[in-house]
Amino acid sequence: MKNLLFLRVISLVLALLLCTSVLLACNNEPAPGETPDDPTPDTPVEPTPDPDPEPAPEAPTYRVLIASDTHCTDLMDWYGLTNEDRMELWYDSVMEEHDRHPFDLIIIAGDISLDTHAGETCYTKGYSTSEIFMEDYVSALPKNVPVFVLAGNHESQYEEDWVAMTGNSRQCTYVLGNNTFIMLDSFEAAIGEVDNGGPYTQANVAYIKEQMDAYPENNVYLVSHTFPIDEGMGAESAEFREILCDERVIGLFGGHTHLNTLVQYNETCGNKIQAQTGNFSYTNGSYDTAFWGFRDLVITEDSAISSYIQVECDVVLNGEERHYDRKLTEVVDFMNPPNFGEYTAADGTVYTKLYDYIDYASIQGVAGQLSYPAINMLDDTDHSEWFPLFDGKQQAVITWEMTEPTAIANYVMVTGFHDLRCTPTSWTLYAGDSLNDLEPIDVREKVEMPDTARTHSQVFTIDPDLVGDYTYYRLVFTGNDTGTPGYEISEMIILTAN
Ligand SMILES: [Ca+2]
Repeated sequence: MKNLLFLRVISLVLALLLCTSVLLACNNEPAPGETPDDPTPDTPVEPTPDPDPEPAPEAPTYRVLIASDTHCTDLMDWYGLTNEDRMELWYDSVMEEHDRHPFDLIIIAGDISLDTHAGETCYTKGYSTSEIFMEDYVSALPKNVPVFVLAGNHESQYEEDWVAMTGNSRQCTYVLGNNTFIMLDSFEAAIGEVDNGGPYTQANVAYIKEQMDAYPENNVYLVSHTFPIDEGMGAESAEFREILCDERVIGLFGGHTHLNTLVQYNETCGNKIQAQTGNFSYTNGSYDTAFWGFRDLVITEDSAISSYIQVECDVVLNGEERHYDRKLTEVVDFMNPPNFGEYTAADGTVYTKLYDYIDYASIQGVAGQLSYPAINMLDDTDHSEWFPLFDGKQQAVITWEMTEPTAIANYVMVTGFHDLRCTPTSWTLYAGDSLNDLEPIDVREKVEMPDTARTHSQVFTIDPDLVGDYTYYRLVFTGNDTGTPGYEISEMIILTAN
């Protein structure tokens, strides 16, 4: 379809050019009574008929596949399929997409297996399911398409073993036309470890700069198993953020979270977008929009569009058979990014986010150590953070201060994805001019949440009579519908009225 549209546009442009040249030719005709510049009479030139004019060269259109987290393993099964059936489905789905519109490059961004993993693994038992994945599935991919496989936290093979197995280094670069794909090794520091607890490795800034210098005119895409930009988790370096501000960096692709959402980094990262590449193993995102799949990236002269392709499949979810049709979700054009300052609800209503007005946030009642600053839980577009709030003897509370008195009229609760029993169903939102003067403005009791409520987003509207310009807000969780002692959400997004 795109090609067809493109050809139509080109035909239109050619037609316009033709008209323009005819007009220009007319203008060059000497006016009546004028002597032509060239005294020799023009030899009439017979127009040469061109029954089959050569079409103008088509702007390069590339299609790239970026998959991750396939987790080929004999340690466990997911959603009712054996490992073999699941891997065959992955392979068949990739080939179906290739038949639909061929790929020019395939990148598999890590966690192809569970080779290195806490406890006993196939690796400690002396074999590797990474090798099985490469031999049985990757090697059967189309021979004319370059394939690169990155290591995730579950593949701690030494460089020479990695090269022998995949054919590429743990860190590598591929140039496709005027696009440089820089593929990073975010687990370099954990090589050789059989546990997956090894430290994340910051993106290799020197390597990225070297590759960008080697192809100074190219657009750049960065791919890694993970880019932990936020504090905690071993955040990326200030130098890396600076690189992201370079206008040549078009976008990032990362796996690891098993989510497929788009994350927009803040201005210290040039507001660049990371498209998360989903999974083909266990799904952390919504079962409706983030089930098994991978991303593509279609590059034309003035667009770079990535879609999450959720594949057609038949699985078993919570004991029930379920059929999914192929569908595209979380689509982004890196060249024309969406407005991340807005939130569009499922019914199409558009709200403005108030994230920029949050001055400070704190969380009480967190189980264990919170890896993320509390403010990241009040929406930074990244839903991959989650926090377990543990009730026990203390309440689970989020308190935040606005930079100025601000009216919150709506908010979105985004549920967590680790323990669905802990999805809160009752809570109270308080507001006031000081922390000692908080009054309830929104009380919820036994809210209905879907059973499969992973990163489920639901908008709640505050009674307009109670909405006001307040500086302090406090959210107190008061119950979940299972009685499990704890609460978990992945985000709360505060909004203006629409
Ligand atoms: Ca967040």
